[in-house]
Amino acid sequence: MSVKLFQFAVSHYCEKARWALDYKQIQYESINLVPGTHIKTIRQLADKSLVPVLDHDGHVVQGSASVLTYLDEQFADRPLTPEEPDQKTAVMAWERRLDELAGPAVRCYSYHHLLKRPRLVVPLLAAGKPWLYQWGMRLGFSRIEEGMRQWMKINDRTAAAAQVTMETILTELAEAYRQNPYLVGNQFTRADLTAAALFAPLFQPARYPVPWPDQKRLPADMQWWLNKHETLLAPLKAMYEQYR
Ligand SMILES: N[C@@H](CCC(=O)N[C@@H](CS)C(=O)NCC(=O)O)C(=O)O
Repeated sequence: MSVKLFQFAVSHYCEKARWALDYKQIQYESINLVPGTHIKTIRQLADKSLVPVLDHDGHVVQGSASVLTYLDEQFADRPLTPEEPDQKTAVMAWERRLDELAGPAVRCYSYHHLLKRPRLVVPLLAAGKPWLYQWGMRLGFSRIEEGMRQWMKINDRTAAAAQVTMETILTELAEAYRQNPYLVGNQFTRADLTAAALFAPLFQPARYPVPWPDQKRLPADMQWWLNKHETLLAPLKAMYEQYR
């Protein structure tokens, strides 16, 4: 059996797929790509250019939620999707909301601050690739920064809005975790996995395969925000410690 994951190591949506594969103890090969040059590779496999893309013996699945659904269908052990219909509906609603709102907000907020520090962000963007990529990215960094800001609409205004979205969702999550150890029912599901993975760039877990910068080297306003919201991030960090 061959399982390949086409990914950006730094992408938190790809982290969802990696975590699901690891959780189910499936052996797989990571094909690490870098933003920009990924388009050619991915377009040969799928309709859109986005990652993650899973290739299981030639069967291609694109997008983190579809990858999780496919893995649960094909590898039934350690299910991430509940069978009970109401619980399944609730889990899928959490995942959709997190994918649509939390994922883009965390990405916009993090890149807005990190792109101001090429020394910190280039090793993240080039993670899993030979050192030559880092070198090339450092040389062309101003074009990369401009391209990423334009492509993902990252600026002062969108980053401020992303910060509000992150705080709203983190508050909802913390409230849910105050009432119950899991977002839905009595077991770890793809809702918990999605919440923890999509916010992971903010608490930088060791199992996430990129060279996270030391918190002390982050821009001051980002450090301030992270310290202020440490308690809200704590339940997600705990999910990593227990299930990743
Ligand atoms: N909803 C998608 C979002 C995936 C996504 O936005 N991937 C980004 C990386 S974080 C990407 O591939 N961007 C490059 C592109 O769209 O070409 C999912 O859950 O997988």
